[in-house]
Amino acid sequence: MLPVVAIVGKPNVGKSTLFNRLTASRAALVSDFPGMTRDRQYGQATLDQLPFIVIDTGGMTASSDELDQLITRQALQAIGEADKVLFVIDGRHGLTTEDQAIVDKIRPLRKPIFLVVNKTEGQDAVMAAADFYRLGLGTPYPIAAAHGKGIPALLEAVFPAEERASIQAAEAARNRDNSIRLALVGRPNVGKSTLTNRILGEERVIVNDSPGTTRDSIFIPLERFGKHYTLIDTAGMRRRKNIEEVTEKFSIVKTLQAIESANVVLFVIDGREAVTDQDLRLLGFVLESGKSLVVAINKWDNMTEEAKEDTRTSVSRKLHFLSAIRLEYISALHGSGVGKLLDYVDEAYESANKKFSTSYLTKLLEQAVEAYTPPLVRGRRVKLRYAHTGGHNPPIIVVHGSGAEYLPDSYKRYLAGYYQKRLELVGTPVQVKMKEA
Ligand SMILES: Nc1nc2c(ncn2[C@@H]2O[C@H](COP(=O)(O)OP(=O)(O)OP(=O)(O)O)[C@@H](O)[C@H]2O)c(=O)[nH]1
Ligand SMILES: [Mg+2]
Repeated sequence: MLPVVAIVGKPNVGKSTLFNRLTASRAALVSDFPGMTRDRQYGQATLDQLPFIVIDTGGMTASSDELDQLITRQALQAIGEADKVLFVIDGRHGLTTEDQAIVDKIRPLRKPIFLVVNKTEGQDAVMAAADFYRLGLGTPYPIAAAHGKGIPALLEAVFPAEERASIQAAEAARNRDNSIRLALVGRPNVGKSTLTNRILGEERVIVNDSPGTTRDSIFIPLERFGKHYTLIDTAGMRRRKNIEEVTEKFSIVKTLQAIESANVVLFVIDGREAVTDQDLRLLGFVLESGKSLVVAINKWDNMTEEAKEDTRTSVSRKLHFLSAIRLEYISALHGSGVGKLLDYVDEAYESANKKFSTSYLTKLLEQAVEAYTPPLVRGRRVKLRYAHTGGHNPPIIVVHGSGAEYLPDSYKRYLAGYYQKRLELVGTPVQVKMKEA
């Protein structure tokens, strides 16, 4: 599982600026469940090949204002889900009583806390940090988030080399069994655990009608027609007490961890509701991860024709961008469509791992170019010469040519689509990379 780092602190100390620095190129997932007045952001960062999840939180205050209290509660929840905490303070202001109050709140949660002193540009970093030893949180790490200063040293402290190595070794050990790792992903209460049970054919995962009943993500081995799988069931964490809490228990962290551990994501949508924005956002994250994908529209039983038609319309309007992705209407409860779903999972996995010869990829490149000539780049004709495999799961195709690097994204997308079709790759994205040659 990817390690999780939460960024917390007073308002305006630079938490989001640090978050943006850490997650740089990757899009963040913003949670917008009802009841969350202030968005939490989730993103992915990498240190020396160790990917980890970063959570940005709203500024914590001691005020009794309802909104402020909600933000503070959410920050504390983020800490609950985190392995490490970055407590950010403003180095220009010295230690304030608010900072001290936050420390008193987060220390009892017993997570490793790293004291980050921000906005130290133009100051003597050591001097700027000295005042903060008094907090009793150990060494302060001076940074300037807006300028990217001090961040490598901070990360080295958060994840020392030996810890990185042991996390990676544990991950590698888990992947060694060569099973198809299948993550069931979707909003709360769409039927992920019911589907897991159905696939397993036994009641092994606790199912409950209230969202967020499953305690943790679970890895469950499965054999089907001689093939080995590991099912990864995600879901919320605790039982609901009231409606507001439900929204808090769905765990985006667990979802992101499951996506990252998987080869194939089985994305579950509640067929009794239209495709929601949250479905689309989660789907976007799956697509960006480069994992193979199969979509299940669940609860397709006992529905009126009219309700079915409404959902079909919503699906065709909102999911049309999922070309070359299999989509199946199923009932996890009754089992209809579930066998087919697993065939699609196999197909997606095979597609993602297919291997192709350089000569074949080059031949297809020539045909693609003949069908649609690359545009002029800086007034010159681009000459694409050959293509070869650059990796699989997801398949990467490296195209060499003079001026190739300067081709517009639209042409790369055209090539990716062309390869997708001609190589008959279903359920997996194809990445095309350009190399100057
Ligand atoms: N001088 C300086 N300003 C910074 C630095 N990092 C962030 N800031 C500024 O501090 C202000 C607040 O930054 P944010 O990242 O939004 O702070 P935040 O902690 O996320 O704020 P809330 O989410 O509202 O609690 C912005 O104007 C930033 O440009 C820094 O390293 N140096
Ligand atoms: Mg912020």
